[in-house]
Amino acid sequence: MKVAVVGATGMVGQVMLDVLSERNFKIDELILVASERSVGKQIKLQDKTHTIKSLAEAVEAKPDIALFSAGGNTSLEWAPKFAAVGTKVIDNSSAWRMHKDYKLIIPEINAGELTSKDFIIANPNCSTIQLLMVLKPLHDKFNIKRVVVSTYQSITGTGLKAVKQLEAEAKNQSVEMAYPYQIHKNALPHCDVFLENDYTKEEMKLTNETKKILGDQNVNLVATAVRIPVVGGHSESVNIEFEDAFDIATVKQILNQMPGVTLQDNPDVNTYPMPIYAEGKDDVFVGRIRRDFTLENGLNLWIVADNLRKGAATNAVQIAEYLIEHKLV
Ligand code: A2P
Ligand code: 11C
Repeated sequence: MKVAVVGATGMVGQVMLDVLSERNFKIDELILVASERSVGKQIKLQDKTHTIKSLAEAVEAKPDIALFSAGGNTSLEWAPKFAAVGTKVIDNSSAWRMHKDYKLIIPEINAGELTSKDFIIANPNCSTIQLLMVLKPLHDKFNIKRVVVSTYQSITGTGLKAVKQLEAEAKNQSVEMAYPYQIHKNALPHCDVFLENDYTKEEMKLTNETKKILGDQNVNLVATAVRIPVVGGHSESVNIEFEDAFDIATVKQILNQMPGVTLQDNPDVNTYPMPIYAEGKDDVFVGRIRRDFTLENGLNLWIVADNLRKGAATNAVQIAEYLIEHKLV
């Protein structure tokens, strides 16, 4: 298997390399790609040294699979060029997610939709992935009518520049700003850009991607996305209204049985999900499961996951594994 990682020097790209290695993904030739600034630089992985290649060189090498995490513009321009030489592109940007001709995949939920004809496959947004890992099995059983979600998002979702901003601000040093305001000791109700309807793009990704992945336009979801000075993962406070009656024991049982979801819920001993526990892990953690006493069929819960892992790199590698396992590549 010839595999290209596009954006190999970035935050998600680096985690993709870790995840490929941890999961013993069988690679005969690994092609690392980054911007022109990095071409020719060397990266050591295990005992092998790799030279960073350009996108054009990587297309020429016709990889079987290309994992993309180099921003939307790079994906828009280059994913079709890889697809044209027969490469299966798994794209972590928002470029193709809502395009009707491309599939938006969380392997535990809808990998069954994939066929050998899919050459560009979209990885959902990080905050959508962790949310849907919990919503999907509950929707199957109790029919979700409406969801209200507030996110508390790690600065790692913005990239290296944001991590540097927080580190510098914590030491009172000057730095190039990734955000319009200080993030240290702050909370910004602003993830990604503002849209015409006054929601942010991050908030609308949650609304729109949820409908597409569930294949159900009737699920109403409204979000407020907030950036906080945390590095381990994204947290989400989620309020769900179901069509059907439910009981808490069944909710916990369903979530316990969902592959990739771990229940952390014992208020008696202060057990609940937190980014410091989720960091570096592939699972999605859920807790604070309790009835919303203001609604007939309402539920509250709290979800945390490492946004660079299941929210990005791990989900992309799982899609690649699915393609190989099902002989779609
Ligand atoms: P480089 O390190 O050369 O800038 P992050 O989101 O963490 O900042 O990472 C972005 C990743 O995407 C990096 O690996 C970066 O490479 C890569 N990248 C950015 N722009 C391009 C481009 N135009 N072509 C290829 N790779 C790009
Ligand atoms: C964040 N969700 O934390 C973003 C990062 O659409 O893939 C990923 C942006 C995207 O701000």
